Amino acid sequence: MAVKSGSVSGCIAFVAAFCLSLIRCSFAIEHVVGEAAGWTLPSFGHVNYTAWAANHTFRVGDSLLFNYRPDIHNVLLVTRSDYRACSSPNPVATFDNGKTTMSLTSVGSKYYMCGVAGHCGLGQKLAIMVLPAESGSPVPSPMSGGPTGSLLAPGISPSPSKGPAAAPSNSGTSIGCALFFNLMIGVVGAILNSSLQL
Ligand SMILES: [Cu+2]
Repeated sequence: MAVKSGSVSGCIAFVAAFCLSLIRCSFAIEHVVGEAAGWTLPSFGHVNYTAWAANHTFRVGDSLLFNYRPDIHNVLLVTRSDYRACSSPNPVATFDNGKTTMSLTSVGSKYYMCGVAGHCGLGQKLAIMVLPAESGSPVPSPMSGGPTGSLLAPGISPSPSKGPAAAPSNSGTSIGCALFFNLMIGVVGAILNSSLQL
């Protein structure tokens, strides 16, 4: 009788710890930009990247996947002012292999556009707000409910894209998760041990 209730409580503790670990260490998400339409001209793919972004929550540790025809499109990581102007004389980074994964390593606004002439002006541009990795952080998202046109409202946020923007928070989060998992396993083991000895 005592053994049985001990195992049951052990089981409950295990399930509770497992659920807690899922909440604490939510797994990184790969966001496929434009879903099936991919990264293309909005009129061609019937996709609106502003609406797409508004329907997703981006967190540090997640990534973006741009799928596109490299002979027609590319992906530029640009500053906010370049994004707004659809002008990219000096993109932060350029990608053109047709399948670009963009790791989101820091909090803040990120801006992307196609560098092929005219495409950005036709709406092939994407702005997202990256939130901290930990869930439950009360960071407001200025991107939600934004205009659907080609211009963002002025003064949405200070430009975050200049400067080295060190990203130790990412590895810090991973280490925190690993420690938490180890701790969880230890606790569950102790509970199971004691329940077996009852
Ligand atoms: Cu393009």
